[in-house]
Amino acid sequence: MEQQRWLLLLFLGVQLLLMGAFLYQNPHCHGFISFLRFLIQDRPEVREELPFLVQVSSPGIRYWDVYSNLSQIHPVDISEEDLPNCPIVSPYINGPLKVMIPENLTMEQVVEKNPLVELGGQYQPPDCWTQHHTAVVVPYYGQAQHLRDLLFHLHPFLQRQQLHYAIYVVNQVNNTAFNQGKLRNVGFWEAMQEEDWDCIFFHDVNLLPEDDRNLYICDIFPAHVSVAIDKFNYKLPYGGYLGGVFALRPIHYLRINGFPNTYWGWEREDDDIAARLKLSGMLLLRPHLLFGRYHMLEEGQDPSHKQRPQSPGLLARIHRKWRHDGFNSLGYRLLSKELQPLYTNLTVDLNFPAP
Ligand SMILES: *[C@@H]1O[C@H](CO)[C@@H](O)[C@H](O)[C@H]1NC(C)=O
Ligand SMILES: *[C@@H]1O[C@H](CO)[C@@H](O)[C@H](O)[C@H]1NC(C)=O
Ligand SMILES: *[C@@H]1O[C@H](CO)[C@@H](O)[C@H](O)[C@H]1NC(C)=O
Ligand SMILES: CC(=O)N[C@H]1CO[C@H](CO)[C@@H](O)[C@@H]1O
Repeated sequence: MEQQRWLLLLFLGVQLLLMGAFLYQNPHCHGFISFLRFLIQDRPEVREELPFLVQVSSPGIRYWDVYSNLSQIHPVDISEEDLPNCPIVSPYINGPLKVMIPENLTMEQVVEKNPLVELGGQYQPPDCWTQHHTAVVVPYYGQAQHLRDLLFHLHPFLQRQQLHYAIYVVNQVNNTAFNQGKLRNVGFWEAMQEEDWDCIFFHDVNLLPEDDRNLYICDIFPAHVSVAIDKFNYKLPYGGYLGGVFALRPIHYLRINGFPNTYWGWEREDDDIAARLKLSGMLLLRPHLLFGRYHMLEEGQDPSHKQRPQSPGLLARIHRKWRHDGFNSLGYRLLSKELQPLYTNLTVDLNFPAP
């Protein structure tokens, strides 16, 4: 009798194990994950709870100059260790911003407007201690006017948020086709050599943020930030669009093995990045459409924001290669690193095999 009971228990135990294994493998679980993703994405974000939510369509809304109030920021006569912590919500955050680039703007004027930015394009709030350290990496392919306009707008934008930040421009030379993924990988590596950044923003050179509640800090998952671009009527041009501004923590970056190095030209790598996130078990966050608003400067070379038809077997191909194509297979030569007043200029030759 006793032995029979034991056998029965053993039998039930094995059943339970099998059921667990089955459930784990079962595709329904993916359904559950998508459901979770849906929940997380639709959950109001912290930013939304800030007290100044406005209706975009309301006629009375006030658009602030991106430099307004910044002249109030001054270095204080306290040693760095004794600085108070910055407030959780920066007092300079106002909401919708005017995007206005002065006529005939010169880089010297931009430097003059940003006296607290240090050589190499680095800044920290002079009057308080912040716990946010963000590197902005800008792949660059000769768009000099866009860069000047971006610096004019982005520096005060980031200062409004009281972040410690730096801007890295990754300048591709030697006239091969533009390779955004590889430039992003180079920017990540070079930036991390300099500082212990806790958040990396990969930023197109021609996108200017229109709302300072769009915080340039990282969340618990990678984020596609430029969700509402004026050129696309302030919505995603297509569901899987991941271009423009993309943010993640270094640990996330390593988990997806960075970005692919093998997309040349203006070919979009959206599907590849989406697959990397999925295969490494992470979700994608997006800010609220009210905050993730951008003005796109007139496009230079980038012609296509149309969705490519997904070629059959693409996911399977990415599945096979993503662990071998990315940060761990990055080969390049740093030709120069110049500390400009408003940015660090990393000039790289990408036609270089992996070590
Ligand atoms: C910013 O400046 C405006 C006037 O330009 C003023 O009304 C507002 O109170 C200022 N905000 C802060 C935080 O100083
Ligand atoms: C900008 O430059 C053009 C041509 O050099 C000149 O005609 C115009 O007056 C300038 N505008 C301003 C605001 O200085
Ligand atoms: C970056 O440095 C390279 C090499 O000195 C130079 O040719 C290029 O014009 C610079 N680019 C920018 C945007 O400063
Ligand atoms: C492969 C190649 O052509 N590399 C060249 C890229 O440009 C730099 C400077 O302009 C040269 O030093 C490299 O030899």
